[in-house]
Amino acid sequence: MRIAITRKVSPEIGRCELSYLERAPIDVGLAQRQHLAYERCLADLGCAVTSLPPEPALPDSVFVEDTAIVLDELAVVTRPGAASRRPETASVAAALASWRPLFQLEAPGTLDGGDVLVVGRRIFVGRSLRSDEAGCGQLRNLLAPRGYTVVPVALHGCLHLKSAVTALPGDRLLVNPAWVDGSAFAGLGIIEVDPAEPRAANALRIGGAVVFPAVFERTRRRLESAGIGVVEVDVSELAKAEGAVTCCSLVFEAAFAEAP
Ligand code: CIR
Repeated sequence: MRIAITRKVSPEIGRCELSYLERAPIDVGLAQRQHLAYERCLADLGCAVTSLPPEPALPDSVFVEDTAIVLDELAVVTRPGAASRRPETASVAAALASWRPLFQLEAPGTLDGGDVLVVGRRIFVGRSLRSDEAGCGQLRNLLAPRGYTVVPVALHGCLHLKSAVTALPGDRLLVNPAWVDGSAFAGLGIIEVDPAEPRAANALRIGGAVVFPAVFERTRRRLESAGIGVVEVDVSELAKAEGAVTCCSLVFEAAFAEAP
């Protein structure tokens, strides 16, 4: 069984953190409807969706991806780089505790889940405004003995690693080469976003399916030319909060495999 943990949109999302976008008014009702459609999309793709109640005092709390990294053997509860987001982790940790042994990143290190891209036993970590060397080091100390390789990756001009690169079916990656150097991902097939759509590199793979923002038509055509069909969602209001499709869920298999 595949699980998806989500959290309802806070009515205060208009007060979200912003790093690379100008603040624009967010229609909260529309954001909530778009999020509900996103949750339905995950359910239609076979996920058992655990939708956590809203945290009205935490504007960015819909973006659950940043609070944890879920691997087959364990889950890591992060210490988000933005102080306003640190209170988001406790409730996600409680939801994950039934599924995985939990490990907690400690101060002073910081790491956002949006900076962590897992490809098999390789874990790429973006060095962003949110994720520092100490956070990355803690992750390496925890995961290297379990057979993972943690690879730091430089970013240029975007919030998170997964703003710049995400995984597609078949060992391929969707990349914006202006924000991350594709040579970091040796051995993986690279599909580049259309240059007119720099924010299109964030796609959510669910098994063999790909959830993708409807607005990025040019990049969608590139995916389709590569034989990758997408399920479209409209996340325009969440995008104003610098969010996209991966950041609104934690998706993982219920049963975990033993470490090799
Ligand atoms: C933030 O700046 O933390 C939020 N406004 C957006 C977080 C998006 N998270 C993600 O892409 N993983």
